[in-house]
Amino acid sequence: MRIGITCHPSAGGSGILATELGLALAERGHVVHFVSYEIPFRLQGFHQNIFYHSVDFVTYPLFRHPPYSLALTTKMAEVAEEHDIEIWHAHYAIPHAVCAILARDMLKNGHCFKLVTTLHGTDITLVGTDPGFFRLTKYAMESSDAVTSVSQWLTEETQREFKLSVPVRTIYNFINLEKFQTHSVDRCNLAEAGEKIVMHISNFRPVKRVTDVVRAFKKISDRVNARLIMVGDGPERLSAVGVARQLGVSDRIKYLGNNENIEAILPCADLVFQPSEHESFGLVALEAMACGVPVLGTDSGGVREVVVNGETGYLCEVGDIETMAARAIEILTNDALARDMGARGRKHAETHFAREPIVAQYEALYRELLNQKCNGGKGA
Ligand code: GMT
Repeated sequence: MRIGITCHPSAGGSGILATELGLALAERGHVVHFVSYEIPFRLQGFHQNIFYHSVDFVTYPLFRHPPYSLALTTKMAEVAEEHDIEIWHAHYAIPHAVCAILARDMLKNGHCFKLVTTLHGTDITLVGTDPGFFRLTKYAMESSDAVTSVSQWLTEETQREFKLSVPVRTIYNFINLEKFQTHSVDRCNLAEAGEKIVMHISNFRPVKRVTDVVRAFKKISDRVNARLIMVGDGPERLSAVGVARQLGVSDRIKYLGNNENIEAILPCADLVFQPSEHESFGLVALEAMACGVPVLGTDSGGVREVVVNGETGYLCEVGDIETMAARAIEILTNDALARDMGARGRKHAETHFAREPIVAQYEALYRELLNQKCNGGKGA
């Protein structure tokens, strides 16, 4: 199949999943064209069957905000025609699904693609429900040829909020189990011998509650010789730095910034700590489990479909720092428990979230759509 993919290329989960899906599809012999303003975060190196098309920002003094969405739409239509794209897969509803609908309308000379929109979470829970975007998000979903979401929770949230006239199918996120392995370079030079490593990975948005990480870590480090490794970057990073300073734990925290090779760092952790307000899925939790690392998360959203509470980690109430710290200490001071949880996490990832069967679900969906009549665009 000839497949177009649009995603946010930055270090967010939706772009990562879109990239991993594109790589997997290309390995299965499909031709994949990515369109975005920069090469997606994890799409490094040369890959057969993968092409990248860059969108240029058009600036002009009249434009206070360069209209990226329009430039993206134009590029998508161009790529679709030039490469005779059959399926366009838009990851994250805003603006990608909307741009794809417009691009689909623009196609000329009998060109036509089927549009799959995958919802990733904040496109529905935060951005899409904003009154400024609600109608457009609903329109985009109802005008797609198929809508998927990354967890049952997100599927239900979407239907509850938007009351769509079309179905939303759940296709879980997946993990490349060959890339995410349990072995690590000893401690990865991140901590001294004898220190436990607590790791947080995110884009440091408010929904990630990074100051909870630091507050709980203070309580953890009062009891355990531990180091906190913060991976990623974003608007809340300075708040985390400020709270750490207030609590006197700055010297026990390392900030690594964004990292393209998360699979090299993750196995070094003794615990991955993600106290988010909610996660539609929690890709980091899955990556940690694949690396055999116990997860401490929150009992909210789709992460409950990923982490098995008490088995592959612990889920606590959002904001319950006391219990989070207690659970972390339990794991960090009991090597057998940590080892068992890690092993069960790896097994759970293998059984439920392996790449091939889930990519096959997307493939089956694409084929189903291609069996339906495709009306050409309205372009002249
Ligand atoms: O976590 C983010 O803020 C980034 C966001 C994105 O769309 O890039 O992540 C969402 O998509 C991931 C991949 O499907 C999910 O694993 C994350 O749980 C989800 N984030 C939220 O729902 C907050």
